[in-house]
Amino acid sequence: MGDTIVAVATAWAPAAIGIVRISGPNALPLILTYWRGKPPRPRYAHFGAIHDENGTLLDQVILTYFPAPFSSTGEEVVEVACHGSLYILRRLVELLIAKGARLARPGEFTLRAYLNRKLSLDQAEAVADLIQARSAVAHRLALSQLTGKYYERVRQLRAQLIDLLALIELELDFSEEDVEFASRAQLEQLLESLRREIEGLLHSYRIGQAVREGIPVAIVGRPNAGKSTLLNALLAEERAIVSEIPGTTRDTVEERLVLGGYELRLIDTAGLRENPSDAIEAEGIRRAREKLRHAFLVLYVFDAAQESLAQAQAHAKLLLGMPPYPPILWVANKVDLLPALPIELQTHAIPIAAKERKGIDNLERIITEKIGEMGVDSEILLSHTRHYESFLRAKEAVEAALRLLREKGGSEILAEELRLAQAAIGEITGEITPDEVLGHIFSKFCIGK
Ligand SMILES: Nc1nc2c(ncn2[C@@H]2O[C@H](COP(=O)(O)OP(=O)(O)OP(=O)(O)O)[C@@H](O)[C@H]2O)c(=O)[nH]1
Ligand SMILES: [Mg+2]
Repeated sequence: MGDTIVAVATAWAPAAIGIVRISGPNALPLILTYWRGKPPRPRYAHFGAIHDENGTLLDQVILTYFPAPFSSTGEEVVEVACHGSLYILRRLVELLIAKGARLARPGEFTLRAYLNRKLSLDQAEAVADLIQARSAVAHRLALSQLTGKYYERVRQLRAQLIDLLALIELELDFSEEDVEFASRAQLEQLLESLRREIEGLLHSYRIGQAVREGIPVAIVGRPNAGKSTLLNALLAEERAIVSEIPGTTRDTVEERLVLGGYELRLIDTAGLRENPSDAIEAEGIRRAREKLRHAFLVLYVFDAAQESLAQAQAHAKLLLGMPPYPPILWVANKVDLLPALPIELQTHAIPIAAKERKGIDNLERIITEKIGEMGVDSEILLSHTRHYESFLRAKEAVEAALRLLREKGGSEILAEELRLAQAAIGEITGEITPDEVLGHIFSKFCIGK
């Protein structure tokens, strides 16, 4: 800290506007050496010009000055909106560096905001998530973390632990007198409810992560059923190779698709059959099964001109291997080849003709509905591995404390477990944070953020 940092805050591509951001004690004097215009008033947008060291016009710009501490980083901040030319942006950054500014490291602006208590650590992470969000649910999750709903919940959990800890510590202070401030039964009840709450959050991690990174949906079935054709139909592009030869898809093919506010990772797989023709196909089938296990939803595609729904389901049982598997949607393909649509396909399957893109809208609607039932819309979901690990440690400590209570263990070790639990949770919001954690979090940001 202490030095003045500069970076281009907008994407590195020619655009209508590009913004250079400066933060640190010398932000204003630095820019004023190149500024031709009125002396900037705090938080007013000023139209003026930037001239280089020789007095040559570089660009006409809009400059805004945010004095400390009322800025995004809590320091002196200047933002210069230029024409979004890569030459102009680079030159302006060079000019500022020539006068003593330093190029910001990835995430350094947000790091400073955190260090100046403008954001908690989980909120800083949410800034990165918000920028990366590609779907409505990912956007909502990041916003909930940024606006502090998640923070409130985490803070409450920690506050409860600290309250309990305070009671036990009070007892320790009066240990000579052998008093009990907290009834052991009540303590146990409180700890048990905390444990359940932490466990609930830990459970939400699988969904939270899928929301952030894309919800995996696997397309599986026998060779030639039309899986790749379906992938292409959903993506509306010829992504995977399609042919009449069974065993065309050998490796898994993965593509992202935003559907009904969710971002899906659609995974086309090698057709499943009992007797693969060679080792490569066998490996493809092994990978297909693995993808299937980790998916949130499976689209089991079968050729309705070749087999009935009952036959397909019997076959699927053999091919998919042992349960458990994710929820399955039975997708009856190639219904264009049927003289009439059997009633069972209308009621118990999803009839489509992938090649002609028939029935795709209906399938999309059902996929969206199914995913909506999985709890992805919840605003409080654990979505970061870092948070998951902290909560896991907190849960272990709470469980150890519970065991101690039940075994009538001493207050000292009980207090120690509670201390560990609250410290683990404190790391999430950044109330307690080792330096290496900070370095890791902010290195994942883009420069200028
Ligand atoms: N009539 C008809 N043919 C289809 C339809 N969908 C796919 N096909 C044809 O079925 C054949 C197999 O399609 P693919 O999409 O390659 O099948 P796959 O399930 O990916 O096959 P593998 O990759 O070998 O497992 C191709 O000749 C497609 O043109 C459909 O809705 N109707
Ligand atoms: Mg295929």
